[in-house]
Order: sequence, then C-alpha cells, then structure tokens
Amino acid sequence: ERLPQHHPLRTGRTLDAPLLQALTARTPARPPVWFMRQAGRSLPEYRQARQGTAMLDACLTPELAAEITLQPVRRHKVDAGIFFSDIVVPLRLAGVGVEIVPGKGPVLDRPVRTAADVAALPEIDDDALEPIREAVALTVAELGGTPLIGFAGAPFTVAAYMVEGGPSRDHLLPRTMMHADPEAWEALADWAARASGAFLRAQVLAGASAIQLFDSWAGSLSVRDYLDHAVGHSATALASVADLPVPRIHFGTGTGELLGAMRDAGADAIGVDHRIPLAEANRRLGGRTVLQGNIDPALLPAPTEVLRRHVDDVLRGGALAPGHVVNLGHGVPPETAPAVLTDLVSYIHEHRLVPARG
Ligand code: 1CP
Repeated sequence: ERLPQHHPLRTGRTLDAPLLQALTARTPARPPVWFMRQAGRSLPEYRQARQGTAMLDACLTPELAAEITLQPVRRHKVDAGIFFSDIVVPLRLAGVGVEIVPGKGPVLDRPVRTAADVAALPEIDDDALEPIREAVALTVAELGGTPLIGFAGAPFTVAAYMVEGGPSRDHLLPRTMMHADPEAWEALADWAARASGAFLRAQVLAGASAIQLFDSWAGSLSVRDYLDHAVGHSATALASVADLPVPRIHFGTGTGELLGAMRDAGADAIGVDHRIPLAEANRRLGGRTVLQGNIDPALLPAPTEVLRRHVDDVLRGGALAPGHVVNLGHGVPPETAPAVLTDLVSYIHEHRLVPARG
C-alpha cells in the first residue's frame, strides 16, 4: 500500500530531514538527535498543560497531545517529535480498564492471567483510533520539515503490564506464564501485537515519518525465552507497517544479547541503552545496521565537560555504524534541567559527519 498523498514522506517534506537520512544510511551533514521522553515532566510547559487532566485523557485529547508533542521540538530544536501517547493507550482504546497512576505508571483494573482472561479481551474498533489520527495530523501540520516518530509498546513489554496488572521489577508473572501456560501467553502476546500494530499503523497513515517499537523490559528475558516467546510477536507488530516506506526503530534496555534478533524481527535501526558501547553493538550487528543511542541519562547532571566527553565517545562509536541517531540510552529523567538538553542538542548539531568513502 502507498502512503496518503499529503503524507510528509510522500510530499517529500521530511524525506531528506537528518533523521530520515540517518535511518536510511544516507549520511546527513550532522547527526540527528532526539530524546526518549523528551515530552513530559522535565518541562514546566508540560506540567502547566497537563494540569487537571489525567494522563490517558491528555493522550486522547488531540489538541493537547499535539501541543505536548511540539513543546520539546520548539524548546530544544531536536530533529524529531515523538508522538505524546503511551504504550497502554491501545488497551484503553480497546476498552480494557487501565489508568496511569501518577508517580507509578500503568495500572489495570483486572490483571490478565488465564486463557479465559485473554479470550475475553476486546479488539480495537477502527473508529476508536480517530483521536490518534487527529492528534498526529495536527502535530504533523505544525512540525513542517521535522519528522514525527510514531511508536508502540512491543508485545512482551505491554503484556508484562497486563499480566502483572502494573509496573514490576522482575516481570516474574509474565515470565512464568510463558512456561506454565504457553497457549495463554501466545494468545495474549498476539493480542498485544495486534493492538500495538493497529496503533502504529494509524500513526503512520496519519503522518508519522518513522516508528519506534519500545521493548523496554525485554532485557529481563533470557535469550532463549526472547527467541521462543517474544521476538515473533514483535515481528508481528513491526509487520503492521512493513508495506509502508517508513523506517522502523526497535529499542529495548538490557538487550546486549538480543540485538541481532531484534534487527531480524524487521527493524531498520536498533536502539541501544547505556550498558553497551555503540562500537560493540555495531560489531554484534555485523556493521550493517543503523544504531540509535546511547548517552547515559545518569550523566545529564554531570559537569558540562564530563557530559561532552561522554557524548564525544558516543558520536565516535556511532560513526562506525552505517547510520547513527543520537539519543539517550533510556528516557529523560523527570528531574533533568531543560537547559542541559537544549545545550546538548546544540553541541551535537555542531558535530560534522564525513560521508563514508567508496
Ligand atoms: O504523570 C505523567 O506526566 C505521566 C508520565 C508519563 C509520560 C509523560 C507516562 C506514564 N507516559 C508518558 C509518555 C510516554 N510514554 C511517551 C511519549 C513521550 C516522550 O517520549 O517524549 C512514550 C514514548 C511512552 C512509552 C512508555 N510508557 C514506555 C516505553 C518507554 C520507556 O520509558 O521505557 C513505557 C515502559 C511506558 C509505561 C509507563 N507510562 C508511564 C510510566 C511512568 C511508565 C513506566 C512505569 C514503569 O516503571 O513500569
């Protein structure tokens, strides 16, 4: 299928933006940079805009979601907007009882733990995606030549919240379910893959120029369990936009052993956390995959010179890959001083890339 006529990749508006160049291994003049969780509590204008509105209600109010998406682009001059939403929004759209509790995260009314619980899960009605399409369209109209990145949660990470009923440290319940009731697990992960897939596809058709699949908790799985019980479902979610010409980024934390499998799931670029140097990630991927990352969020409050030396290292490692999108290894901590990020963007933008020879 083709993108709609007004899509910014089809009109060419975002086609040659540094982000799209890097994701498609065409060396841009300078590296693109954006930050996971660039919208959110680190920004005073976000706290102001969100006042009196519950998180998921904000995600489903198109004007508000668009405004919050645009805030960090205006302030920091990053090379992409990341759609303001959440990985559990598709659950809410399907009619699953879920809330984002301040200071905690996503909490379900009833955890999903048995085959009967899974069988009772409702499918997303296409009409329910309308607020997403509207929010994306409003955002893209304002962004001009800056690309919007759409996203969704990977099935393992989404299903982990569904089985646990909320945030957890070790994700023991979903990891048990894979083995104790594999049929129920497969059905649940497949449901999550379809829900995330529908969410991704809606964002792309409405104007997103790239997507990222977040498997934030994949690092809690053994390689065996990732291969046997998770990666196939991530491939299903990524396949939801495979017929459209949008680059796909696949990100997780603690995934040093999983990078090749994550790429083979259907990704054009791999997001790497701070635990592994980009040079090593590039080696593990055979030097043929675009990388994203991996400034350690812990260094953001460090003295400027210390942070810059770390960023120089990240840029050197990234330059070994066919393309590099600068990002943090995980989300912006809410305590981060906004000026640190603004300054970091301008520092990275001063860097010049040399096109590969030959
Ligand atoms: O009170 C608030 O302001 C809510 C905080 C918040 C925000 C700003 C949550 C709750 N979600 C979000 C937005 C969000 N979530 C975005 C868009 C904004 C941006 O990146 O600029 C994205 C991409 C997400 C994705 C998300 N939600 C992930 C994957 C990324 C990651 O950080 O690993 C995960 C794991 C979630 C679940 C979630 N939502 C919110 C919280 C606090 C959490 C994590 C809870 C936990 O520790 O398990």
